[in-house]
Amino acid sequence: MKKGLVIDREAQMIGVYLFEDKKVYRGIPRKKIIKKTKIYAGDYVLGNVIDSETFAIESVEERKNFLVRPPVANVDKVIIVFTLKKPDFDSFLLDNLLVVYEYLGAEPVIVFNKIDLLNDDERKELKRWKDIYINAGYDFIPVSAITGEGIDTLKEHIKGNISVFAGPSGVGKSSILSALTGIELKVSQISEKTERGRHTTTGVRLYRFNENSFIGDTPGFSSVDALYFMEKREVKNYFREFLRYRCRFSNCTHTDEPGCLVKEAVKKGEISKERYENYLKIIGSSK
Ligand SMILES: Nc1nc2c(ncn2[C@@H]2O[C@H](COP(=O)(O)OP(=O)(O)OP(=O)(O)O)[C@@H](O)[C@H]2O)c(=O)[nH]1
Ligand SMILES: [Mg+2]
Ligand SMILES: [Zn+2]
Repeated sequence: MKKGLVIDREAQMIGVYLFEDKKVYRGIPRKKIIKKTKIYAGDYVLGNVIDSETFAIESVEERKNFLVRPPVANVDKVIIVFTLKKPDFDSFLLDNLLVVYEYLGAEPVIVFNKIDLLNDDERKELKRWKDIYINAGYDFIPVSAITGEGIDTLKEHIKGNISVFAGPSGVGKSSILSALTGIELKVSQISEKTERGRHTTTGVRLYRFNENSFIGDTPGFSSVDALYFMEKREVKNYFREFLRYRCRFSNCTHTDEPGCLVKEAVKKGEISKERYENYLKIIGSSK
């Protein structure tokens, strides 16, 4: 049997990339697995080539994770794209996204796009955010989809992985995808305006680049609520830098408890005030 990756998933269509053949086939699931398993983009499948265009899917490998929006399985990295301006940076949305993807088991990579637009002061401001997120333990890559600055660095970070984009509308996700893959995306491939003007996902496609790297585009979104995914008391486990501290109480929520080392670290400047305040805001206890 041969191993493939589902890179196209739309209505009845399943596009499977076979690693050995380096070719995309139309996947036809065997009856026995149709009943048991839904097949998503990002699924690794095993099966047999039937003819030059057709691949019979015999089994679907267990998923390491599954992202709902867009529906993609086995996501290694989520490229979270923001801009300092056009649109303005929203650190609350970024921190919510970091918590959610950490929870879902996909490694976040923070990308700041449109650095070609920044003047000297704004570059300093970008550097300040970069230091904050690097300090917290994240990758942070400034790029410009237009000039190509930083794109090679980003490529290195997502090499050999399945990645998807996340972030607000208009930050340049599709533009970065084009810069990475050389594929021109005229319109977002996975969202379509319905008559009511709402965006609906109609299918998912992963684009291949650099041999075995795959990346999926995503329509932008303006808000994500971490508490939709997890309990309030769990949120603290997904602020990476908090995990370096052992407070007096092991179940410390880092709000009002005595002996809270996280709060102390904020005072000392070891943990960023912005990140801590967003934490309080997420759990609903900001003043
Ligand atoms: N100056 C500048 N403009 C950019 C850059 N990247 C993208 N843009 C512009 O920003 C606008 C939005 O880019 P898109 O790639 O469509 O943004 P998106 O994140 O895919 O947006 P949605 O699909 O709505 O979520 C377009 O007008 C792009 O030309 C960049 O690096 N620099
Ligand atoms: Mg787009
Ligand atoms: Zn604490």
